[in-house]
Amino acid sequence: MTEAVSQRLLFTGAAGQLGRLLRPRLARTGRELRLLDIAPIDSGDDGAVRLQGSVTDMALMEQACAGVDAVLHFGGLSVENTWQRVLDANINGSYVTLEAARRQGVRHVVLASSNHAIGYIPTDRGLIPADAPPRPDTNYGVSKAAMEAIGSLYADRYGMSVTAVRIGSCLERPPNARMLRTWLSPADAIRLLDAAIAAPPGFRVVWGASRNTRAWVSLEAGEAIGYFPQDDSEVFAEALLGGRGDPPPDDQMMAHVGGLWCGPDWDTAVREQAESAT
Ligand code: 15L
Repeated sequence: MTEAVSQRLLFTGAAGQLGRLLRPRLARTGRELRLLDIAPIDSGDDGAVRLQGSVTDMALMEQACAGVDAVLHFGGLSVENTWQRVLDANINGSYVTLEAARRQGVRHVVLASSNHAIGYIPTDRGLIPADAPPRPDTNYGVSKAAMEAIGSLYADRYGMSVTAVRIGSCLERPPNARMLRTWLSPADAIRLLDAAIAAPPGFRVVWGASRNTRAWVSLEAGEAIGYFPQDDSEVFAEALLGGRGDPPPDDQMMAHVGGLWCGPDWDTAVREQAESAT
C-alpha cells in the first residue's frame, strides 16, 4: 500500500555537495521530496520527484513550488565566483525562488545562507549572534547577505515563514582547526531543517552549527525555533590536531570567521581585473 503524502518539500541544489549529503536523511514516512538541480541528479529508489533546470527559471520554479509545503533553497553557487555569475545564480536565484514560492502559496522557505555573509567578523570578540549584521568576505558572501535580505522582505510583506541558516561547515567530519569551530554535523543539519520547516511566520537568521566545544557562534536563535544540536566536533579534535594544538589566533585561517576566504587568494575583483587585461 502506498503511503498518503502529508508533507511535500522542494529541495533546490539537490545534486550539490550538501544536497547529496542531506537528501537521503530528509526522507520520512508521508513526506514527498521534490528535488531540483541544474545538474543531473543521480537516480535513487527514494521515490523523489526529480526536476532538472535553473533556480533562475521562473516558470520552472513555479511548477516546482506548486503544492509544496516548504522550500529548502540550497541551489546556486556554493563557493566564490565572478560577480556576474554570483549575481545571476545566487542573488537572482534567491529572488526567483522566493517569488515562485509566494506565487504558489508556499508558507515556509528555508534559505541556505553561509558564515561567509559575516566572514570578516574577527573571532576574538566572544560568541557571534546569529543576527550579526553582514560583513561578507567575498562576492559569494555578499550574495548570501542579499539572500537573507530578500527572505526578510518576503516574510515581512507576505507573512511567510523564512529561516536563513548561516551554515558553518557541513561535512561528515571537520577537516581542520577552523572547522572544529564551524562544524555542522549532517544529523544536526537535519534537526535544524526540521525545526525551520515548522517555524512560525516571520524572518529569522540562525546559525547552522553543532554544539561545538570550541564554537565561535551562538546557538540561541536556533534554540528559539526548537533546534537543539546534539553533536560536538570535539570528538575529532585529538585525531585532527594531534600534539600540534591549535594554530595561533592570528593565523589567517583562525583570525576571522571566513578563514582563508578573507585572505588574498580569494580576491576575486583583482583576479577578474587581471584576467580581463590579458
Ligand atoms: C560555505 O559557504 C561553502 O559552501 C563551503 O564550501 C565551505 O567552504 C563553508 O562555507 C566553510 O566556510 O567552511
